[in-house]
Amino acid sequence: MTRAYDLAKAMYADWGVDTEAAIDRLKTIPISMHCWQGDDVVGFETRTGSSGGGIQATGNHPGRARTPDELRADLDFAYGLIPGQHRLNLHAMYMDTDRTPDRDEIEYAHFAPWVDWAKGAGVKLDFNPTFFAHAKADDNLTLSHPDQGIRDFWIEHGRRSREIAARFGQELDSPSINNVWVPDGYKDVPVDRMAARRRLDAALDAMFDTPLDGMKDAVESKLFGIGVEACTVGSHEFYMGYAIRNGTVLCLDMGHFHPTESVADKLSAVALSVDELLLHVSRPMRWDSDHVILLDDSIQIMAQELIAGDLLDRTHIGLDFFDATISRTAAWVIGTRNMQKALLQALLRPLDRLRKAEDEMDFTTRFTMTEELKDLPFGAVWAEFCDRMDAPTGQALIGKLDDYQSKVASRG
Ligand code: RNT
Ligand code: ZN
Repeated sequence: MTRAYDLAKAMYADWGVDTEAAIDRLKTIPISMHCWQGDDVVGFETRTGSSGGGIQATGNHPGRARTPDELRADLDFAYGLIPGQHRLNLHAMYMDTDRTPDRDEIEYAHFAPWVDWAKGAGVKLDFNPTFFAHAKADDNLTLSHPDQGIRDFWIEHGRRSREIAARFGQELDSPSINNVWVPDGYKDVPVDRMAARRRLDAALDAMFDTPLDGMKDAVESKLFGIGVEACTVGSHEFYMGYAIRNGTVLCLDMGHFHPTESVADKLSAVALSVDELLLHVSRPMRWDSDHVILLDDSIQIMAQELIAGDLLDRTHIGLDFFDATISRTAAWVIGTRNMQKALLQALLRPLDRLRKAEDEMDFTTRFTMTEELKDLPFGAVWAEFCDRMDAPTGQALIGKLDDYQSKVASRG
């Protein structure tokens, strides 16, 4: 324990905040880190090039993982610098197999090496069917495609993904969240939105028709994507209604709303009607650009809502960003740690006193306290947490990130 932490502990205690309780709580919060930051959302199928579906990583920084072994090595390195035990969010296109099965042929065996690795690494797995980067998704219609055959193809993909997720959950003894995001939409004004939404609704029902142990279904909405500017079939209202009617997990991606909307504000609103939430913590800049998350207001307010709304036990925190202009492992490590920092800051608020001021409509006290609290030595508490969890901070952390990046820079 450092002198800096001792002082910090006393200063927080003066406000009625127990830093030890905050540190202990943070240790138990898993973050689901997304595999796709490691390779610019390319995946390991032989047939595809770009991701399509209106999502895109930009940049050509050296060091992109090209094989499952490279991706796992990068993940091992990243988890080593992120304090705590976490999860990996895999996409179906990250299968680890010699011959690429088509999407409607995927099986657990194609992902078994990931489970072997996860067992050794102490990591739990989440999953996503991949409804993009495929010839049958080139026109940005999958589960809502007018052609029954195309819909059936994608329904089969989704069913198989659920079975794989269920097996993940059973093997690793922790339910795997299987998150469905489809790019479906129209570039120009459609004449029959209702028909498209009815098709998506029915396809989801068909996909989810068998309850499975070991997994949970989640659905992810979106405002718009490049190429589907006029209408996104799976809009927020569509999936909020779907999740309420069907009891699925509702995924809120921070890049999937109008830029002036606060996604943090939505948590308490939807949590009254859905049991469980999944977050895709991201940083949209002007559009759903998936920038690496900073420790900025949007993330901090999100964390504050999770704590103040007592939502941690029914919210799965996943990340969704990808930047190919910087070290991919540095992006993972700093981004994931930023989410943890935001949670720790939120855990270090004297909520009882803040709530009391608000209940008494003493908005001056709420304002003055909130602002003065920002001056407390949060960095010393974070450094203590990292130290206890054997994770470096500051210049030591940067040194390790730079060393690793220089080792992977020679990858072609
Ligand atoms: C796309 C969605 C989706 C993807 C991942 C790769 O806009 O956010 O979550 O980013 O499935
Ligand atoms: Zn997302």
